[in-house]
Amino acid sequence: MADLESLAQAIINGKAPLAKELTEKALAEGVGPGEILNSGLVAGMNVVGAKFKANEFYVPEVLIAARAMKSAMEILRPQLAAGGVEPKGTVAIGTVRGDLHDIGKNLVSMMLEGAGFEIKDLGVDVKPEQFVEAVSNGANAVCLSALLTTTMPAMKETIDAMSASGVRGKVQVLIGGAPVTQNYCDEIGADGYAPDAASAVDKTKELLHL
Ligand code: B1M
Repeated sequence: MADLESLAQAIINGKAPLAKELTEKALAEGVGPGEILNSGLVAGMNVVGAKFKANEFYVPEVLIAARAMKSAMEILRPQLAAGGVEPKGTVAIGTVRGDLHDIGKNLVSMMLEGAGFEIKDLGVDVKPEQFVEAVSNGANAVCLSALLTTTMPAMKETIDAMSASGVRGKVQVLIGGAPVTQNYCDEIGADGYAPDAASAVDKTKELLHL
């Protein structure tokens, strides 16, 4: 019998080989890839997100859980595509122009993937035009990360570039990173602010009405 609860637990405990094995077993037993994703991987990452928010898990535990999730996703991704399981939406994410910090951005990216979103990770030092291009290519949400007070203005420049090129109305823009605040979000006209990776998932779902 496929045991998706054990799979979720393997993700929470960061057991990558076990997560992979249980995913293969569930597929071999005929469990649908969508069910494995939602009741196994996403369920596990939801618990990880809740524990991170409650300060029961710290960055290393989240990274280890995300690695387990990623190794199971390698098995599942082709099956999901073949089975026509649609992602919840496409999120383009990047650290803004001039900023090279990517640890927090990667955490947000992994949590979003764990929640069932397709991720276009644009990397670090991402120019406003690159974000605009990602929206033109179909991203429903864009997550901007900044760790330096000196690169925060690049968030506004990115939003302004979206407005100037006519794509602003097509996308939800979320911002985050240690120096970023809700006030700054309001000031520059972003759609949402998230203080941490788990909140970024909640906020993205809220803004996309999921
Ligand atoms: Co830099 N650095 N750094 N640094 N660095 C800080 C940010 C700093 C606070 C250190 C300090 O002075 N105390 C300071 C910024 C000061 C300021 O602007 N107020 C600073 C500085 C000054 C610099 C340089 C300028 C140093 C120099 O060269 N003189 C330089 C800048 C380079 C550049 O970017 N152009 C620099 C370089 C570096 C390293 C390359 C050495 C390295 C980055 C390695 C990497 O990322 N691959 C580095 C690091 C590691 C840090 C610290 C130590 C840690 C940052 C981190 O990864 N935190 C940091 C000091 C500190 O925070 N203690 C510091 C862990 C991470 C999980 O948290 O990124 O906040 P965080 O992400 C969180 C949330 O913020 C949120 O979710 C994440 C998970 O909960 N979040 C989002 C993040 N992005 C989000 C996006 C969202 C939503 C939520 O979208 C919706």
